[in-house]
Amino acid sequence: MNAATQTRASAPVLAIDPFAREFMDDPYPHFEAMREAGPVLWSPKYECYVVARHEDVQRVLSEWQTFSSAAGVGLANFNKEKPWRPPSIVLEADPPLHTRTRTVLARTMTPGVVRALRERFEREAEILVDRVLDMGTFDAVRDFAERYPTKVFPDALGLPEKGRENLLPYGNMVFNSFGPRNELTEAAFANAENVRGWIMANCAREALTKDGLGAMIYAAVDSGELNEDEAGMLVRSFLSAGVDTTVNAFGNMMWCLATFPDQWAKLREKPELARNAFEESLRYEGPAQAFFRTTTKETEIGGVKIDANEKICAFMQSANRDAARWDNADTFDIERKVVGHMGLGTGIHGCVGQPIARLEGEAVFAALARKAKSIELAGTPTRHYNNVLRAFATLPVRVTRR
Ligand code: OVM
Repeated sequence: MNAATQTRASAPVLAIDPFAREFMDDPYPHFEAMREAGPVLWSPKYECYVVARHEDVQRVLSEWQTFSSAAGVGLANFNKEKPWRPPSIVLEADPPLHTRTRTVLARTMTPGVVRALRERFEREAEILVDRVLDMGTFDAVRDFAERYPTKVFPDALGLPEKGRENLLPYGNMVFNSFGPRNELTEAAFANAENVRGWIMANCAREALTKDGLGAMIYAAVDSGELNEDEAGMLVRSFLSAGVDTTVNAFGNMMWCLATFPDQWAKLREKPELARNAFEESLRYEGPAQAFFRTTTKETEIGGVKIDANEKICAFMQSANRDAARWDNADTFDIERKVVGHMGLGTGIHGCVGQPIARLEGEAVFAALARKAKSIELAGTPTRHYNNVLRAFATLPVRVTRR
């Protein structure tokens, strides 16, 4: 037996497939079993390690010197196989490259920028909520969750209207690509060349308005911080990370409100709780389930020796339900002190778009809280399966107006 096999063999084996539909239908009992089995598990099927406890997920996502992003944050190890697209220069990068690119992205999300966007985002939130209230019964995926982020975010970026229908298919490709190559990935890549073509063409300086967040990225070329190609790659990061995430966060939050009537009642009484309620939904039913890291050197997790160049899957959504970290972890509580949740990741790669995601969530769910009386399921939701996103395909909801 070689050394690698021995170290791997000292971790408990993860027998279940976390990228199978049965797992995605109800991951929570599996997450609990994973947390109980030990601090780190070995998946023989995928030949990667898995961490599922809050403490270990937090460490793996924080200790970037040991747990690198540069070899990809999915199962694919870029040290061993060619990535499907040129790697992201912020997500799939370590310092110093990551520091330079993240600085430019963060500048487009400052409190001043968010303040300037707020009025438009609130106006669009009112329009969205009025529309579903007029419908009465609607699909909270198609008519609600997908509508808002695919409007306000590309508007803020300065993207043209034409072709925006490519944004969700692109996100679906990107997020599936973090998992194994399976039938979900196959299906997501069916129309890949057209979708990628539109995305890449619209990352160019000429495609973007002069007054949006995209133009702010290109301003960093003019100031010498980035080259022109890098600016295009950062616009691509916006388009990759900023749409499917918020869309699914909205669907998941609507599901929470429809299935926890006491929490909806509380939010309706106090619409100012919308921001914390949205945050709690990122803990309770976060859209991004897991990201991987690659070890840069031999290390150890909970006494298990791990070699260099091994993949580790950090299950953020399991950390979000870890009873060792949260009181009543499986209860949706909109007044909870929710800081420390992993729904937006943590550490140097923690969601850079979070100020805009929170602005969107607050605007929409505060408007809903002010205008709606009742929210309930109007049928059985169906799941959209994605390797790393927790998502609904359909979510029938009935609302009444105050
Ligand atoms: C990127 C990117 C893609 C997907 C997700 C993400 C969660 C970033 O291309 O930089 O962050």
